[in-house]
Amino acid sequence: MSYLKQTDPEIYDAIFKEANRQDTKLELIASENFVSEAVLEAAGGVMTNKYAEGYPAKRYYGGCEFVDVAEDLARDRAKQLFGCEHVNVQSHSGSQANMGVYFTALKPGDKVMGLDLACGGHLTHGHPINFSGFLYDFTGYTVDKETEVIDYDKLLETARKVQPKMIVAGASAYPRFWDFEAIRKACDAVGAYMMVDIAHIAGMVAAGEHPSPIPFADFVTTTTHKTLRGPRGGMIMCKEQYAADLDRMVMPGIQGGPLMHVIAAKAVAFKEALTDEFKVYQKRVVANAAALAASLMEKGHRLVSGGTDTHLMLMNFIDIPKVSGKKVEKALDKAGITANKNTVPFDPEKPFVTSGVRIGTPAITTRGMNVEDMPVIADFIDRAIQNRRKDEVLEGIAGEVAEFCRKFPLYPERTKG
Ligand code: DSN
Repeated sequence: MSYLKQTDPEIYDAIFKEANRQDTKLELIASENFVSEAVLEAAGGVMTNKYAEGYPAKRYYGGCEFVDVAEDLARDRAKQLFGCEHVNVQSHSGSQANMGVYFTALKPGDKVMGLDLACGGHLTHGHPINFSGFLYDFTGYTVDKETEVIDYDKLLETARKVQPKMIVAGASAYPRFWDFEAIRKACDAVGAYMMVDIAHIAGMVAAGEHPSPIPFADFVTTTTHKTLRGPRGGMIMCKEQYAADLDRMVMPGIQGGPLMHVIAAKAVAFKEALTDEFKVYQKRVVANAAALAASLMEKGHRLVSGGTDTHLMLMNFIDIPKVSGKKVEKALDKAGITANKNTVPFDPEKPFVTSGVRIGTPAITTRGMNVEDMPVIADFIDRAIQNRRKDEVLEGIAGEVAEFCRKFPLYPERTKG
């Protein structure tokens, strides 16, 4: 029996349809994933009822003995997973995690460097329409025009000119490994803090599939719901010397009551991420991305930087007249393939139009798709792009996609009425 169906049939129906959308379409948004039933259970549990301002054993409310267990487990497991000195698991989102670090280490007006949005950076890394851009004096660094990979010598040169108080590494659309040692060198050359936002690559870092920034960075932020495959939320790791200031800044500086049901679900996800099975999953995510990138390039598609080292790739339509990221996203959607338009390096189009589409493999890999399935997916994508103006062809592809997805059932108990 569903309580929700009885109480609120409209919301029940929307959730039911969303479960079926996830089940019948190909989820290629690089920042999305499908959490386990255990994570869903914790996130939907009674800890949502509890106020727990403060930290374990130091709360402003009574009755926190069990939520303390959840937060202690989340912190211990995160430390084990990433090998960090200190962690704060209370940030409600990646944006708030980044805010937590900036507010801890910087003063309004301070100079900061971050990867330019068009080159794969994130809004909270200094975009003028975001709080980071309102409060701090950001200078963007870019990728090299030819290789479309970050030029670390140029980054160092820019740092020497700008003399930032912090350099932010990390991206939401950068397909290559980061050289964290090179960023540390640039930070040391100018006496800057080093912050790395690993929201996209956290799962790979945890599993050893991407170099870890932990030995180099002062602060590392992440979301918990992308490759890490936990509930929607954020988290901050730092060196012990910043721990007390950071914790005070997260609460009471920025947030009030922590979302204890989400923290419990984070703990569950971290436990899952400590398993060998998760390590194998991350290897498959990366192998699938490499195979999908190779298949797309075989079909003549241009990818930013000529491929990927990670879970994502960026299709680049900058040289193709009348093709935009917006149009391709729409065509893919009609074909049952969910991806998002994205700027590509030095994109002349606005972020709402763009010349690229970002594609990632974390979600389809969770469903069980493997390297041998990637040419099939590349073929769906390619045909959808070629036939982007032909709705009846796109509808046909959507049928094939749904048939293909049926081989990889998702949330079987949630997709039946
Ligand atoms: N919205 C996230 C992404 O899609 O990468 C970043 O915050």
